[in-house]
Order: sequence, then structure tokens, then C-alpha cells
Amino acid sequence: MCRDCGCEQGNERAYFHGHADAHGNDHGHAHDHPHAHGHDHAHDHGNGNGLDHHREEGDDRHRIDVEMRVLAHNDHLAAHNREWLDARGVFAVNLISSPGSGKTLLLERTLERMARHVACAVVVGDQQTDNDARRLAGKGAPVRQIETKSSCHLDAERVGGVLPEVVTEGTRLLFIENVGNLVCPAAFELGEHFKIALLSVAEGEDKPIKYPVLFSRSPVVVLTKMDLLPHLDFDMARCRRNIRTVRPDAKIFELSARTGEGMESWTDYLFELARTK
Ligand SMILES: Nc1nc2c(ncn2[C@@H]2O[C@H](COP(=O)(O)OP(=O)(O)OP(=O)(O)O)[C@@H](O)[C@H]2O)c(=O)[nH]1
Ligand SMILES: [Zn+2]
Ligand SMILES: [Zn+2]
Ligand SMILES: [Zn+2]
Ligand SMILES: [Zn+2]
Repeated sequence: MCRDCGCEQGNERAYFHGHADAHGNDHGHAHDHPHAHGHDHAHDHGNGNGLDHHREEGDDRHRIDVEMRVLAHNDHLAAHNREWLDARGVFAVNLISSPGSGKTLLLERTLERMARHVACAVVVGDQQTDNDARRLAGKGAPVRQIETKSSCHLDAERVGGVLPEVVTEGTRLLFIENVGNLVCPAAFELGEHFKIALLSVAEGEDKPIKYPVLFSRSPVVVLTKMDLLPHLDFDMARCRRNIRTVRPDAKIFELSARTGEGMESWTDYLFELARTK
């Protein structure tokens, strides 16, 4: 997670009050869920990372403790989401990119091609507006918008809250469009089966090595807006090398949602994912 943007505080304090108490446990998750679904974990909701809390060791250590605690708590809720999805035979992908890389247009075109054949659902996160949900409505799949307000990423708790509404009986594929941001969403598991990083060719071929956390955690990378290539100095070979530098086994798609170029192998791949569930 990012040290400075205040993710570990749920952002609100850092952004709007500026007096973070650095304890991060302000979201009041009661955690009284029954564990009827068979996993058997320690369930340490205190300082679950095993580090003791030594204020005297300084703020850095303190902050790392808090971050680890927030992430451990989030990972825990994400594991519940994944169990919930697995129990229903749903394959979930978490789409992450910078703002405007083309996540929503890709999903629009993807649903138009797929939703008739495979039951899909979409959860979409933005800081504000339900614009994306409105764009994705009427494409044959239930859609829920999460407005994260001050937060720069989706988290497992918020996603878990909408799953029962959006994932209806028979759903095979869940697309989660994260908040546009190359950094923080990479740190927060949502219960997805894997992350998919999008990079539009207009952003430049160096992004995978500049933002290695996201690209190293994404086994699939989609290079979007290929129709713009003639107008750019984008070096495709270098981009592929950069992706492979941080993620040697990355599967890379090149496509344009606008022209439809490359859409077929993308949807073929998704059909296959849905079939394996
Ligand atoms: N030329 C071209 N433009 C595209 C393509 N895909 C998306 N766009 C345009 O890029 C802009 C942003 O696309 P969105 O789909 O809204 O991007 P996004 O990643 O969902 O953006 P956020 O949700 O704000 O992070 C829009 O004007 C799209 O029409 C593409 O393949 N080619
Ligand atoms: Zn951040
Ligand atoms: Zn639990
Ligand atoms: Zn979008
Ligand atoms: Zn964040």
C-alpha cells in the first residue's frame, strides 16, 4: 500500500482531517461472522501479524504495524469473498489500471459479446458517480456501483457487501472494475481469483517497471487502445519486455475495444476461464 495517501486510514482522516491516529481500525467491522463454511483460521483480529506494538520504536515501525494489520484484515475478508464465490462456481477477476485506460469500454464490449452465452456480473468502483454502472447497464449482466468516496481503491469489505446482490444464481464470471489507480488497488485483495492489469498504449511502455507492484501481481495484462498506435511512439517490444521483467509468465493481450481488434482472443480466453469453474 502507499505510505502517503492514507490508505491505511481508510483515507478519510489523512485526506480530510490530517490528524491520523495511525490505528486504522476505524471502520468498525464487527467480525461476528459465523464460520459455517469450513475454513479454520486463527482469526486474530487484534495485531494479527504477530508484531508487537512498540510505539517507542518510532512512527515508521508503528506505521508498518498498522499497514500490516489493515492488509491482514482485508486479506481475511477477501478470503471469505473467495470462498463465497467458489461455493457458487464463480470466477472473479479484478481489473486495475490508471484512470481512463479503458476498463469500462472494454467491459461494455466484452459483455456485448459474452453475456448472452455466459452469465456475467459486474462490480465497479469509482470515487464518485455511478457513470460507469450506467454505461454497463443493459448489457445483459447485473451491475453494482461502489462509490468509494475518499478511498482510492476497492476493499474486500465493500465488495463483499454487494456480492449477494450482484452475483445471481448461475453466474460464472464476475468482473470487478477497480478505482482508476495504478498503485493502491494492487495492495487490496478483493477475493478475486486474479488481477488483470490494463495499460493503454497512450500511457507509455515504461509503466510496468514504474509500477511494478501491480504488474508483478497481474498474471494477465491487457494493452488497450491499440487503434491509437499509429499516432504514438509506443515501443511494443519494449513494453512486452518491461512486463516480462516484473512478471515473466504474464499473458498479454493487445486489443482495441473501439475497433474490436483483438477482442476475439480476449473473449475466447474469458469463455475458457468460465468453463474451468
Ligand atoms: N481510441 C480508443 N479509445 C478508447 C478505447 N477504449 C477506451 N477508450 C476511450 O478512453 C476513455 C476512457 O475510457 P473508459 O473506459 O472510461 O476508461 P476507464 O479505465 O474505465 O476509466 P475510469 O473508470 O475513470 O478509471 C473514453 O473516452 C473511451 O472512449 C480504445 O480501445 N480506443
Ligand atoms: Zn496510495
Ligand atoms: Zn473469518
Ligand atoms: Zn471505468
Ligand atoms: Zn488506496
